[in-house]
Amino acid sequence: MDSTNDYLRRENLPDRTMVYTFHQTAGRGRSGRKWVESRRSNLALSVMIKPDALEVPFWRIALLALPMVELLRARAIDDVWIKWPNDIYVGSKKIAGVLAESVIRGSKLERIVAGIGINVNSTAEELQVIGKPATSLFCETGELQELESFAADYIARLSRMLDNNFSWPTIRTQWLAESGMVGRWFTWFAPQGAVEGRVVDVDAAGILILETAAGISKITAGDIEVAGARLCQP
Ligand code: BT5
Repeated sequence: MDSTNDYLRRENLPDRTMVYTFHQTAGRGRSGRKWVESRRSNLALSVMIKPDALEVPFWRIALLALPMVELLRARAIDDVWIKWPNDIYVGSKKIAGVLAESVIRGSKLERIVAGIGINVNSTAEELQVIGKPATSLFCETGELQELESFAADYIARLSRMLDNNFSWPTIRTQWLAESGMVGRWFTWFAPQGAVEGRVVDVDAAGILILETAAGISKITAGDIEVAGARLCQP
């Protein structure tokens, strides 16, 4: 499998179709970045979303991170939080990321393909090649996971959330509580240079509201980074 997102972008399958693999040969991050994987150590899963006209896509996509946070906490990983827009961190290290891509026909948003990649059994040595602070379940717990049952657990949790009648205000409330974003400090790489700020809110449209020395900034896209992070130690 090249990329589970690419697979679903090529096919026009029903709403909520999921595809997963334990090894992608061309996993992608946002803005043309790479999603790095070690052979058959991790889970990559994408889901087809056919959005309703009235919903807020940010919150539909946010649904992918919530069950993963739940699953990690159930496996005794504390200090899990979601870094806006949709990366999952354990402390200061990234364990999972979400890539959402729109498929537009004419001027209509036809579907969204959203994929999550999670480091399950990667070792510290394997994670070092990423060059940014990263961790895995194995790094955190010292235990190897059985990948099929890990995938089944995530799919069951995600399916339950997708089956609940989608209400973005409810998802937003849950996301804000689970993410731990509000009150955290970040460096924001603004066009005019890096600025430090504290998160005040993520609004109804999914826009990040950051309080900086210069006042309130509303961030619609781009990158924010946690200061003082360390690599996973071998
Ligand atoms: C993401 O992008 O974090 C989104 C990753 C989405 C991967 C899934 S797997 C299923 C589906 N199919 C795909 O092809 N993709 C999706 P972004 O926020 O742009 O972060 C990318 C950056 O994270 C890279 O530039 C690295 O710095 C770092 N990174 C790469 N691989 C990593 C890993 N395995 N663990 C932690 N950090 C990683």
